This record gives sequence, structure tokens and C-alpha cells, in this order.
Amino acid sequence: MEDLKQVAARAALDFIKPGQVIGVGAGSTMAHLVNYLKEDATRWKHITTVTSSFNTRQLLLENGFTVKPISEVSQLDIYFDGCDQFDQHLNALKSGGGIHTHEKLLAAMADKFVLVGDGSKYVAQLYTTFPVVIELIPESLPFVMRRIRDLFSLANPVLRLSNKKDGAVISENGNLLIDIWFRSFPPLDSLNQRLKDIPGILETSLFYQMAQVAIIAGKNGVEIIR
Ligand code: ABF
Repeated sequence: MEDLKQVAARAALDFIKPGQVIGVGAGSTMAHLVNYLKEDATRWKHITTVTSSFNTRQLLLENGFTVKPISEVSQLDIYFDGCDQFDQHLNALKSGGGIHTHEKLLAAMADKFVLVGDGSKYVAQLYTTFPVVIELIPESLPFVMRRIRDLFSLANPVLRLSNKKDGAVISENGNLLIDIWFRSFPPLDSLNQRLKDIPGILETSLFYQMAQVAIIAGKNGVEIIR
């Protein structure tokens, strides 16, 4: 019996055409998508893939797919990615992996950005069970912390620390990550830009009006939201 993430990932195959350049994001739902592509390798052997995730890259290579570095691509036919939460306007929080800088780059490159997930990720409006995560250059930490506290009275910015050893989590780009926990979100339509206007911050995990489609699998089957 497929779980809901598998059902959603299988439905994503209908959006792919042989020979396309497709982006594949991170997480377990995307791992299911790669497995379904592998199951029909004859049909999908000529697709070219690009990914934001080290783990997804390894999985694609192990299954014989062509994987191009992001640096060699300026446009994608389609980009699939999971998320932590998305709302009825397809605004999404993609906070878990801390690789949102590359994920947002691929989403912007794509002619179509498709969110894929189980129904639990779909909410009427984003709420604060997930933080907005920012990637920042290390030397800006004290300033960025101060500026966030000054600008957002309902924010609690927390440096993401490694749970294995002392010290902060370092992103794939060699930067720091701050999880900003909000007691309630400020207006979403300006939040991403207000954060990115703070010098030192590279990117946020709030994907505001970036996705064109969402594929969700719930107990009543698959729903496509556009
Ligand atoms: C990644 O997918 C992150 O944005 C998010 O945390 C994760 C969700 O993965 P899963 O499919 O395992 O729920 O892109």
C-alpha cells in the first residue's frame, strides 16, 4: 500500500515529458519520485535532472540519471519539490532542510514549480508551527539578530545549532541558519523582501507566490491545485 507521499509523487509523473530538463528537490517525497522514474527508466532515460539536494543527487546518480550542476543550467522545464506547509495561494514554508537558497533558485529557474506532498502539508493559511529560516553570512550574525528583533516584535530568532556536536549548523554554502519563530506571522506579502533587505541575509524559506501547481494526496485521493 503506497503512503500518501508516494501517491503524490506518482501523480507528479504526469507532469513530465521525455527529454525535459527537470529539477528535483529534497526530502522523502522527492525520493519517491526518483524511485518511480527509475521504475520506468526506458521512458525517462533521456530526461536531464538538476537538484538542490546532495541526497537527491546521489539517488539520481545511483539510478543512472543524468544530473547537471545548477551552475550549468539557466532554465528548467519543471521543478518538483516537497515542503513543510503550503496554503491555498500556494505560498510555502520549506524550512526543514536548510537548503532553501538553492531550492528557491531552482524554483525561479523553472517554467513551472510544482509542490508535491501529502495532505497534511496543505493548510488554509500558513501558521507558525514552522519557522521562517534564513541563511546568512556568518560575520553578520550579531547584526542580523539585532535587526530582526528591532523590526519584528513577535519574532524569536534562534541560531540553528548542530545536535551532534558543539557549534552551529553550517549550510552547504558555508553560511549560518537562523530559525525565526513568529508568535504570529507579519503580512506574508512583504515578509520575504523585508528580511532580504537586511544586509547579511541571503535567502529565506518562505516561498511567497512562487509555485504554480501543488499535487497533494489525501484520504480522498490526489488533488491538483493551481
Ligand atoms: C524539502 O522538503 C524541504 O523544503 C522540506 O523540509 C522537505 C519536506 O520533505 P518530505 O517530502 O520528506 O516531507 O524540500
